[in-house]
Amino acid sequence: MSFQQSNIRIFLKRSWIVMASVCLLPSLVLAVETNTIQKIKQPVEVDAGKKEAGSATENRKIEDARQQIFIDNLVTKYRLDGAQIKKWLNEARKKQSIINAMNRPAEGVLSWKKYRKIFMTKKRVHQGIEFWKKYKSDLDRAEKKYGVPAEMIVSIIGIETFYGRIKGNYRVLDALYTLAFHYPKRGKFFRSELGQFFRLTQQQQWQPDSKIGSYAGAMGYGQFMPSSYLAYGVDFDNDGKVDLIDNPVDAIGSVANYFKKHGWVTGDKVVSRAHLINWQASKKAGRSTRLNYKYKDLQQSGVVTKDKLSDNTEVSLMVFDQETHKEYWMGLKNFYVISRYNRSHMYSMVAYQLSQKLKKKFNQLTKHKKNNNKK
Ligand SMILES: [Ca+2]
Repeated sequence: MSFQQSNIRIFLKRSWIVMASVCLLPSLVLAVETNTIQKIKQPVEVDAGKKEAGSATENRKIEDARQQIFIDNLVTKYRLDGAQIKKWLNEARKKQSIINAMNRPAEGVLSWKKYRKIFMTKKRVHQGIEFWKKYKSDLDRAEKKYGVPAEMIVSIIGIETFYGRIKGNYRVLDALYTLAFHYPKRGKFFRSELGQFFRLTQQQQWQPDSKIGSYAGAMGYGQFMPSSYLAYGVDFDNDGKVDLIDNPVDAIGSVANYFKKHGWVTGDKVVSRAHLINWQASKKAGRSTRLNYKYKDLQQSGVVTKDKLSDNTEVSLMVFDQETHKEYWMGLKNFYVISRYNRSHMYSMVAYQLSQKLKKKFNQLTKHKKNNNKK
């Protein structure tokens, strides 16, 4: 999977989380927005020769009106400097490549086998171990403070950005501006994120045009959208700044905090392999990571697992298509938490499986080291 596809997933996952928790534009404002645009769209008297120029002027007016409503809202809601935001918006560039990337189908195109293969590579495991060794004390500290295991944090950063190596090529300002004002089907979400980005730039005293991220505006080691950056970003090295873009230590603490805030249960299981003894039960399996079932109900339908689960354990039932057969898994609360980072059940599963591979390898190395020290 390409980096761009990865970032569509990031966008998909975050869009849901943010849409649920942050509402930048109240419906009233939206109503005003629609009315204003409709008023501006009243027919302008032009003769045929001037029609094209008139149309461009009209479009410009509509865009200006949209932007002004966006600015006024930020000024009212967050007391941001309206003139400054206007200036930044004037400097933002619409990029067709961003729109093209958004329109490219990504989710659901790859089979589980192909998807898994992209992430579970020797290189990603090897570099994950290097990252783990390098930041071991910070990962230990994060594990202690947030109760999220090191391997899970390393895995997420590894999947998102190859441990900080691939963090995006677009100015965040351009990405969010393009999608906020030139991508109507997700405009509301991205106007909200652009607003949060301006809040963030003020809080962190950034120059907005200096920040680079994915084409969807996700930033840094963990590819946080601006709203997530504000909500879950932590200053984990205590230098007075929350820097998730260039500071891996802050990123480690923030990924752990993100998991904790979404309900990670320390020490709990993540998934259980499910076996169907009644094929009718396959109708209950899908892609959702939501905990829609109690284990006892699935048992009654003919779904079992070798793991010990109490009857009232809440689980999801998911299917993963292998080449020759289907694989069924029950996701537990912690699996659902991983899916708050990215809603895809394939993403969540590969993040978990990579974490387990990293853990196994890291423990082997540690054991080997201890044995050598004994000799
Ligand atoms: Ca810091």
